[in-house]
Amino acid sequence: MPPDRGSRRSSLLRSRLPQEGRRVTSLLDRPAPTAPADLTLRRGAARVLIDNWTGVSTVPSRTLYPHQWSWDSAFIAIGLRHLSARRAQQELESLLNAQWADGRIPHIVFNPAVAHSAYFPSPDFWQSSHAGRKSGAPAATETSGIVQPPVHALAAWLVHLTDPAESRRRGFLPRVLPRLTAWHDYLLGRRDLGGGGLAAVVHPWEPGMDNSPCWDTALHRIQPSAPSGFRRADLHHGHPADRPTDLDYGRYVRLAADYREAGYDDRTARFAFAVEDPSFNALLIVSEWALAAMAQELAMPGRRHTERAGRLTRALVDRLWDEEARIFRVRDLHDDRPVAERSVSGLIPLVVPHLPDQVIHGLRATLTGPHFDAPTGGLVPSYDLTGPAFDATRYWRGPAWFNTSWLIERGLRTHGLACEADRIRTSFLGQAEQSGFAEYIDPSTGTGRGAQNFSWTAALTLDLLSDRTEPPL
Ligand code: 2M8
Repeated sequence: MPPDRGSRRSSLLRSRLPQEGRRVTSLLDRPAPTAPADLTLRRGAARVLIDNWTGVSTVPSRTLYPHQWSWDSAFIAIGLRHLSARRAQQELESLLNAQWADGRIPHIVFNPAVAHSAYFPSPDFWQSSHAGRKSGAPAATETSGIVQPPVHALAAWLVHLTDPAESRRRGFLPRVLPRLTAWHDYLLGRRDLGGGGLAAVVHPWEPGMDNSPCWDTALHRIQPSAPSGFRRADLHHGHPADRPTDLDYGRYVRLAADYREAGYDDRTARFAFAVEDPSFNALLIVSEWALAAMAQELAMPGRRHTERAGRLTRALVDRLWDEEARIFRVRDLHDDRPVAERSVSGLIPLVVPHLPDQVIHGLRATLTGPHFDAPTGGLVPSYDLTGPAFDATRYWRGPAWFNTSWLIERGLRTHGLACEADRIRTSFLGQAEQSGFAEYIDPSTGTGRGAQNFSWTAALTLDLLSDRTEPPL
């Protein structure tokens, strides 16, 4: 990054948020109790987050993703808390301000200052304030109508723990706890489409792993919208070989348009795509534990959350665990069958506390075996290295991502598997630095792909560099 661009952004930031801007930028100069190499990496990561801050939230990337994304903001807050607990709170609360009255947190909150042509699908496609009115979409903010994985309560709890005094002073937990509870109520009330106690996702963008081979069979049933009916903006910034295909987009558009036509109303919509995703539900469980911890901190009853976490964990294992393959499977609700593909989503449940021992040992074996142990080291590929659909560069069909690796690192530590966790941490930090905080990397060569200066890569770098001594959930 040219130095003048960075300093211009810093001064912009100072002019928008005088006190806060000074506080965050000054952290770049604050000596941290780490080795010099770590200090350089820390400064680089902080710089990315400062540059990607818009004044109210952080964009995932200045080029590819110029709005606020739901699970990105949760990961970003987890890193931002090491620079400014207050800004991390703001990141989460700006997202929660766009929550719908039915409890859903939309997957994108649009920045009205950004041209519609900068990202597709833009607000004029989703039409949330109009089409989503019946479902409680906000009138004054444009959002998408679908959701993303519920990492938010975990993020909010970690933000609180970083600076409990600041959190209490600003009344952070009392403000966010009811909203996060409503969010989980939405997922378990409206989205238990399979009736087995897990939340379903109804669009491949919802689990956050857009073109994972896990959705291929389900997507084949969808009649794609014609490419002439929409104009993709991602190909202006991303290489076509790194991105989903036009056919994928045709199906994404069809599913989103059908949901919009149904007023985004889960009670009446007919979902042509509905699956139970292990990672999505695992994050819901961890976030339920986080809600229980928040309730305890506020001296409120938390039993509802611990009971729900327990029920969800049993449902996750009963419905999605494959003992023979030693991985969690996606369940396709169309035929109520497990999907054959192995993906990183099936390993992320390691992050769930209190798993049966045989599940932990099975996941560890799969993680370190031929399906996921990449030649380049510890970052975990998004899809089975030996699978028929493996593609080392195409988005969620093989590349290794930093957020999913961070979750698995956290899961390994949760279950006392420190050696495996250390291996991922070392690889994560090395590849974040060498790739310029890339969006993802090719697991066969270690080359960075997708966007650079990607926010959650930088944020989670800061987290792995920090002294993580929070009590377990
Ligand atoms: C990617 O998804 C968006 C659609 O939501 C896109 O491709 O345009 C995914 O990697 C998703 O997980 C991520 O949250 C988003 C923004 O980083 O980009």
